Amino acid sequence: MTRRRFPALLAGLFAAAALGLSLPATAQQYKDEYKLSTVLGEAFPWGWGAKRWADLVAEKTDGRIRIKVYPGTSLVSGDQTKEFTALRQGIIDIAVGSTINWSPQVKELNLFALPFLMPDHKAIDALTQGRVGKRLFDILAERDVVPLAWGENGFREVSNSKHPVRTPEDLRGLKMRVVGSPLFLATFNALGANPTQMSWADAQPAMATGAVDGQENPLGVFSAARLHTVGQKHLTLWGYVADPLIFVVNRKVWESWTEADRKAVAEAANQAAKEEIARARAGISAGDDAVLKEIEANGVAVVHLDDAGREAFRKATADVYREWAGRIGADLVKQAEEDVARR
Ligand code: X2X
Repeated sequence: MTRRRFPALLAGLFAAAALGLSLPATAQQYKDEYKLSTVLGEAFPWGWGAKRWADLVAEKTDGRIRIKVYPGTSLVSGDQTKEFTALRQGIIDIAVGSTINWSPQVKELNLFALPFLMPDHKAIDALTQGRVGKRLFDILAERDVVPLAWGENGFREVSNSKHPVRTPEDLRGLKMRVVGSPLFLATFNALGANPTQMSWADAQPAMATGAVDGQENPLGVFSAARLHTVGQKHLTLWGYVADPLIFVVNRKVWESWTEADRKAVAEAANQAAKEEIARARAGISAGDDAVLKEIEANGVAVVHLDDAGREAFRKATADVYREWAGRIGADLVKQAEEDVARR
């Protein structure tokens, strides 16, 4: 509740009391601040999108709903894999979260981490904007959150400090930092690498000290985090998985708002997510390659895999795909495969 509105609200309550009425339904209780969690800050499309959402919400609700962005998953001490639980518990009010970080709690979100399921951006859209995305939102809606829009972190390209990676053999023995989903451990183990799970906050010092040789993240993250400065000299474009982001509100928070506020928050999420996806996709493909050029200008050697090159990695991870398709849900994976094929 703002100080400014306080007298008006009090006057309203006195009037209601004088008339012997109970608290009017319109006496809305707002928090001073709604806490929004992200992993990456404003220098990245992800954090930019979160801030954009917050700004649009403030604008559309005339400042009634004030959202503050907490990057670095600081509300859960940087432990990305605890973000979803904290969101359910109401420790976090709002989030723009990666499917990867929530997949330990929502197994279906591992779908996007099935190696080589999605060959291009159209394939991501076919899933998030179609029946698969709807199903995943229905699953989330049963877990104390209200999902509103899909954003994007992006295709995760693999880098390391040792040598160029052109074939699965080149990954053999490399110490790889991976995110906190067991599917990533399985994939990198299948490729003969030596994967270790750690948070993004721990990953950068680990690269700097050489505790790990490599990592995988979207080009926009590689560039904004300046990973060439922590020894990442070799980058391979293999596009093996992509992580969408999800714009959500804790259900109790959502239910505390009026219809008009909810509409404003949902519209703002959709607009911010669209703009965020455009940013996440800018500069990373043929014809629009500014980010890629900048990475190369920083002395990073980039390997572009062709279809045959990718096929070797797909073959090497096919067993992982099969096993995890069963865990995620054969029916959901089948729908996803059909929709990717039809895109
Ligand atoms: O930790 C990562 O690699 C990051 C920033 O991409 C995610 O949060 C999934």
